Amino acid sequence: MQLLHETRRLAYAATHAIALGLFGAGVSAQPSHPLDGLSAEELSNAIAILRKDGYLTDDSRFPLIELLEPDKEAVLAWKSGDPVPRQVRVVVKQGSDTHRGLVDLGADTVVQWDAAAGESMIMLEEFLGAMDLALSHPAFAAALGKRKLTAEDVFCLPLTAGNFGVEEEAGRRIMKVPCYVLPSGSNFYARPIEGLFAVVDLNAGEVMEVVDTGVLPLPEQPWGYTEAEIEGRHGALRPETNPARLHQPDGANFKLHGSRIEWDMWRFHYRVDKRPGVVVSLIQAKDRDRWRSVLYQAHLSEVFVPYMDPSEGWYWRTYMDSGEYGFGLFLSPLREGVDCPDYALYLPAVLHQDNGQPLEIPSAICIFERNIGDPAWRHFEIFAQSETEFVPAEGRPWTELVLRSASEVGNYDYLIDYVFQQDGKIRIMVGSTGLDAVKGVASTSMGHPGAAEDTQYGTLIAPHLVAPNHDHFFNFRLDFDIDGTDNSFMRTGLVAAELPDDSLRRSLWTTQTVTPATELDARYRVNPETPAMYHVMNTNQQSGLGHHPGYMVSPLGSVAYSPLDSRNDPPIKRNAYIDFTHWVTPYDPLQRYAGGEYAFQSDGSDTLSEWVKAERPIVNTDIVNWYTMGFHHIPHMEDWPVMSTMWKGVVLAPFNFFDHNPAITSRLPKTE
Ligand SMILES: [Cu+2]
Repeated sequence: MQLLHETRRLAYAATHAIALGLFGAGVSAQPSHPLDGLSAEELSNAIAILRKDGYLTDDSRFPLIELLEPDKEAVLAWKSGDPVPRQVRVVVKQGSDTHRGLVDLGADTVVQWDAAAGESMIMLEEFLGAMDLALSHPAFAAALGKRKLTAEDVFCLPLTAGNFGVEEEAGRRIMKVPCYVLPSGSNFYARPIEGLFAVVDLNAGEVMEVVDTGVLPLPEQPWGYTEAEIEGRHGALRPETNPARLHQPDGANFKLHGSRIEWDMWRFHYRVDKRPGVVVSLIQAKDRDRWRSVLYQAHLSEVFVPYMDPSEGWYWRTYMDSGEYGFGLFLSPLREGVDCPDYALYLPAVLHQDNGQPLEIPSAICIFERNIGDPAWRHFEIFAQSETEFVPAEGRPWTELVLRSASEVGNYDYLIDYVFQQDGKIRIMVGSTGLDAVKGVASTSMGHPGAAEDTQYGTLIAPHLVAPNHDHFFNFRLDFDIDGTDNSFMRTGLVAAELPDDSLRRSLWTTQTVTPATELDARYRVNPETPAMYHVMNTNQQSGLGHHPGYMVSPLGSVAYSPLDSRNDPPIKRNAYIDFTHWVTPYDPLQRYAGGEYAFQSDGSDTLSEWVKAERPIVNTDIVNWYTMGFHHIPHMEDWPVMSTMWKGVVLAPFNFFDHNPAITSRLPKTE
């Protein structure tokens, strides 16, 4: 029994078990910049200071320990060699109480200690504890027995359950715990024990209810996805082929100075935080000999994945993967030659365990240059040709720098790329892959008598398995500081031009620019029927020809316009930022997450859509753009047993920022 429990723990938290094993030298480097992530030593020091000053009890646990960034002004004024101010924000759980503290590492003191205003992110031990609680409950064991299973045969997936204003759940810390048959191979999600789950109160450490809506047949196939399993069960693999690979034999062109990266026309700072994952700051572009600010910071703000199935076992599956679970905590080691090119630089991330001690995730980030054989630009000039030979096209290869991480939250894997191009553009891309969440059903094909009912809210993707419909929304916080902190946000829409009566054209479009005055006016849905450019501009500065420098924020792939009821549907209300593609607020260092500071069981009172009701002015001041990307997912057979990576993103493109196309100065590759 003990061994099986251990197997489950390892299976469930494999990444973290590995990381603990490898934890060691190289992760306690001291910060060399005010925005650096907390080092292993700093994490330990913060806990030691709290303990010394009497704030900790024996049962204290730490759902969140993170850097409190110094004021923007102080960071912008900071020079290499100056002292590095370090303050640490902690969320501490003691029994059912949650506190929020602020520790000053330099002053060796606790500056602040309050009751937290909400439920903290979940901790790994709560995850594992919820599984143990469910499996050791007699009613759950009896329900497993009805299915000819015992606790030894299964593992469970404790899930956040949202907040639906249910009276019995008020004041509790709830997870709902469905289980799966322990796999013989790689696929942990192919055999759901549908119709059975436990409702667990993590604070009380008790099972509140065991819900059993009836026994359904178990899917039989293991649906493994390793090469050996595919060979053995799903037919022969493709014949081996000659490898097609990217390579960089002469070494990288980027330079790493601590946590600052410089490459081509770009420099920026990066760190990893437990909640948003990678945070990229101080993004500057080189324009001739001058470094110019584009963004102060960019990072993931929230992720929302609501399933569209109203049944008892599914209606509450409306996850906020970043705020509830942590995109940083669930970073997974990147595999050379699969997740990133084998010549990439792989870097670890330092986070913390539930007991506050440091945790290293190896290869959590990769950085690489890439030229996939596309042109950045080209032109073939017909008028330059002679009668005897072709004058070849002029052009340059598309070379870019990628900063990549991959977070694995349950069955899904999300790649997040920050891509820096030689034409002055930055792309932020999210690649969704991994496994669809599946629901066990009686149907084995669409000809089955119950198939119509079974597939009312999803698609039958394998015998006995329906993948319910759902969405993936990703909100990014984009703190633009274009040539300074004071910027304005604008919408330049296409409108029909009024034409003189004697014009032979009867229809053409022109543009009309609107600068919204307050945050409430700056909510926009990107809609192809009303085409527009959305951009941020610094009206205090002049670029070439007397223009004001700006950057456009343009969608790549579908955007997250959702016709859902954000006022009355509890999970949508908690994530009402999905109502609009663009939001703009004045810079507030405490407003970092569109779904609120405490996402777990939040009620929607602390979210972007509530903040903007203050109608703060946003013209020619320090502003933040909140951009929601994402897609609606109607699953299909090709998504199973693993889905191909689906990329969505946003491109930040210079608009009258540079005097000409910056990629005009890029070079052809060196020849031997
Ligand atoms: Cu999906």
